[in-house]
Amino acid sequence: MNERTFRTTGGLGSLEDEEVLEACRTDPVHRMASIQPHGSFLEIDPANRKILSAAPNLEDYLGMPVREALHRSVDGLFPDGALPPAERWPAKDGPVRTRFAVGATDEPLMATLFPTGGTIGCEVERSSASGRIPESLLLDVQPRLADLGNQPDEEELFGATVRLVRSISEFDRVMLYRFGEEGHGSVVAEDRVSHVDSYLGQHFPASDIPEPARRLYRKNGIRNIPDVGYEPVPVLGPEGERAREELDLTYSYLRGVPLVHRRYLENMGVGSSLSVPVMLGGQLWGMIACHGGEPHHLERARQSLCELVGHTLSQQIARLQAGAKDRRHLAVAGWRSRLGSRPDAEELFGRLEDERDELLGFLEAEGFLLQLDEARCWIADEGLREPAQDLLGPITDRLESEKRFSVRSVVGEIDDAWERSKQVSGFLAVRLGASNRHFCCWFRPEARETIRWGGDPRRPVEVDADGRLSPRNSFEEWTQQVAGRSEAWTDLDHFTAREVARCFDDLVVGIQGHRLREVNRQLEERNEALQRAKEDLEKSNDRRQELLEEMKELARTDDMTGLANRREIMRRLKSEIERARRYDNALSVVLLDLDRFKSVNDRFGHHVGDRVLRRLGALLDRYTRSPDVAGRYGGEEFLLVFPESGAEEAAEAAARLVEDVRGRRFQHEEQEFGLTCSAGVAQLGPSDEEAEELLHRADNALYQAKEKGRDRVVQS
Ligand code: BLA
Repeated sequence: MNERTFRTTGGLGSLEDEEVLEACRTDPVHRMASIQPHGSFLEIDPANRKILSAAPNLEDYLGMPVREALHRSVDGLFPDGALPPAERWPAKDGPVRTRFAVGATDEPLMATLFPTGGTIGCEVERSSASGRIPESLLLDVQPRLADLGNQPDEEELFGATVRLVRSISEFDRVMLYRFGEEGHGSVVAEDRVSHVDSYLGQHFPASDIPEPARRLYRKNGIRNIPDVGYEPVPVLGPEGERAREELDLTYSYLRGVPLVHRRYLENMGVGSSLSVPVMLGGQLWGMIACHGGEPHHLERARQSLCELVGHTLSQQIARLQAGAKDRRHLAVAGWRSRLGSRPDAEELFGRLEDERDELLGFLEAEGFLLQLDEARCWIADEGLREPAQDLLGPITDRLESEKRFSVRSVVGEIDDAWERSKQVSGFLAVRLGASNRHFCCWFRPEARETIRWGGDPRRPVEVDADGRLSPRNSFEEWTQQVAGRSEAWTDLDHFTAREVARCFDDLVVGIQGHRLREVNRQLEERNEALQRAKEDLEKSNDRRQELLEEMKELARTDDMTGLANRREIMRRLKSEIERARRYDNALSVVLLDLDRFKSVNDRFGHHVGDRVLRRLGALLDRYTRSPDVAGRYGGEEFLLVFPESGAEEAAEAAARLVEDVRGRRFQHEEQEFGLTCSAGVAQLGPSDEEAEELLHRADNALYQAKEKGRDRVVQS
């Protein structure tokens, strides 16, 4: 046995740091007055629209210094028309987040409104970070997402899930973390690059994810920490930094990370992390946890995709569990029918003798006891009569207040002096009817077990010299050897026990008569549970629908500029052509190309070129008003569609654009430079012209504009 091994009988044993951990258990993590720096934040008073507090980096995003913003109305802060009207702001019964494009700034920005406990929070992020994922990724993800529905068991499902999330997120390590007994958890699936450590199969103590943090994940679907070593950005009010208690950042994307958790991740060697909760039946079942060794900024769209995988996973776990329950239900029904319709007690005991293996097998138990009443008791395996006798008192005591309960470790949970663990370590008991003197109970022997932990689970925290909490700093593997404990009783075990108990209830009705009312009550209980499960599923479906809509939107836009992508602009062109034919309207297109764009990339680098493209995207966005559409046609080539416009009108618009671009200055470090563009215009011809021919003519016109010396418009 090496030095990082410890032995226990039953659970983890007492933790040395109970008091210290109490602080973690109660710390309200959703109350924070700082944010992570990959976006900015402001807080609005919904009554008078005044800005109550804001982060100092507001200036980098919206160009207004905080001191100036405080106390002003939010109305002057965003470009005209960007801020949604008050009736679209998050409200009690509506969706908790409202997203909008800030637009008309050099760099496209996305903003999100969410409730901050009485006030309205607003976060602003660059939309390069918030949007657009490559079409190829979506095409890869869609079938794999659907394929999660075909996985035959949990192991396959979990494996496919982590592989999918890693393809989407490109993190170094993606794990599926599942909560188990006492809130401890373990890594049940993992996909990683080969050079990072594996945590597969390792367990982590409950205190690593305190209850307030767990509560948060039920509300906020995602936790993104792109740079664990980030510099916090405070939230400032008129009197300086806001106090933690004042702000509720439950629904924020940028909420600051408690120091203790940042240290935890640092100690694990993690530079960035993303977690998505996995919910089941309204409870936090587990989470998909992603780690990067280095900072890793993930676009909002990829985050949403990960969230979508989380929702799909929840539904698939529910599907597998429901399937297992259905099969079990049928097996129990078959077994029940073999017991006969109305046996008396003696007949029943005789038939149980014949059906005992199946009765034990349902719960992988080695013993079973049916207590019909004080005088009549049937037991599978006489050898168990004595230990069962010893447990009778504790069992009936607890069945007085609980209909069904289970114990894994009689030592520790019931009787510390218990010496029969080899025979009986755990049991699961169910009351029959209303009286605790009638029950059935399955018994399991000790199952010695070795549990691998990430770090020493008995010392999850340390208090440093300044009295601050710090998490354990080593995640080296510790081994726990557990004696005196049976295999865990699963949900399916409990379900099966309930089904079998219902059969006995029914039989007991036959034997003792007149307990129909009780049975009815149980049916009602069951219906209620079904109803609750249905509501959960509906809620999850709504969110899934929302996310799918978001994905569709993303598939239509170009990563770089936020304009329609080539596929989308072609689709729009074709449908506009159809419409023009139907109503006999004119339609024109403009193909616009930046002149000598390659030299910008060559001289200043691609990031400067990208910035130019983004600015041009924002400009085109401003030149096109519904029903006009602008899209990115190729590298530096853009297509504008002008329905209901003749060639003259389109050429005028193009000329204004060409002039506008000519007048703009771009800056890179100390150097300033200008750019020009050329445009080719074509109007839709007689009835049989198709989109391709129209574009071909526009392209020829563009070619002529280039030939004639660029910086001009030519009409086909
Ligand atoms: C949060 N701790 C978390 C989260 C995870 C873990 C997944 C969710 C937030 C996130 O995505 O980063 C724990 N992460 C793990 C585990 C694995 C992993 C077990 O990858 C296994 C592979 N942490 C401590 C102690 C305290 C503590 C002792 O170890 C208490 C003082 C606190 N953990 C803590 C807090 C949060 C947290 C406060 C919330 C962080 C937040 O969302 O703001």
